[in-house]
Amino acid sequence: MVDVDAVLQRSHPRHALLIDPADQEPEIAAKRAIAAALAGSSMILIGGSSGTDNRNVDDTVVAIKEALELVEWASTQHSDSSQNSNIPVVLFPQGANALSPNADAITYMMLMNSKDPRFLIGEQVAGAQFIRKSGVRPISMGYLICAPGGKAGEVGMADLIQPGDTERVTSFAMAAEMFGFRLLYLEAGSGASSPVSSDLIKAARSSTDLPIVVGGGIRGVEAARRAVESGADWVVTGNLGEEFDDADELKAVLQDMIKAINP
Ligand code: 1GP
Repeated sequence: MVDVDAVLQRSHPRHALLIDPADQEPEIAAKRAIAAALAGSSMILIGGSSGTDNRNVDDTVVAIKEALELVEWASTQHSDSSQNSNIPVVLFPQGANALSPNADAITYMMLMNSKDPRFLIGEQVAGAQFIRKSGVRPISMGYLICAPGGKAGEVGMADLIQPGDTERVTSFAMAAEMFGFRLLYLEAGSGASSPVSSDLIKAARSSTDLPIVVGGGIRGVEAARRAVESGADWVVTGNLGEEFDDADELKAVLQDMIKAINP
């Protein structure tokens, strides 16, 4: 059984690989997910800001789930294997039209600094019946888009949080906790030229006990380490995974990053 509760624990800094179904075929996505699982990643997120729909999301989820199950089965045949490839596959959707009933969970998010009610509550209501019927577990999440914000910021009509606006992130982090959200995600936007600032992560960290997820523009060990030293519980990388077609190379790169955030 996949342990979704583990996502909510603040045990040690962890890595999640974000797979965008609009950018890669399901078989490639599955290879990358296996590489991540074998490197020690703890979650696969599925989503993107544009170009995803129920079909490409579901095809990708199914391919990844099957591949991870196969690797897990294979590892049970070797008593010396300690690697857990049974990691959760979690939807990180652009909206109610990019869901799959086959995922383990969904980040059921409010884009708290959006100016568009659609991203505050509209898409969430539109997807509610599907999620309930499918049995996919919702993980309520406060989602904050920080500058530069990228496509996620544009599509989500975010009133971006600037790198030094610690007061604002403090209030949002407290509000996320008061709403009862289970996770707080600080996003700089996929491919961001600079990741979420340490000041923002530190301010959020000192304002809430919620697990903090940080992503956007994290390309290397240094940025990942900085995010964790500032208080991130989860480091998400998306583009980095897409740079490697060779699974062994990707595994090696992710292993280095995971080692760096868990010295
Ligand atoms: C985007 O935070 C994620 O939602 C990942 O960003 O693609 O820049 O790693 P990158």
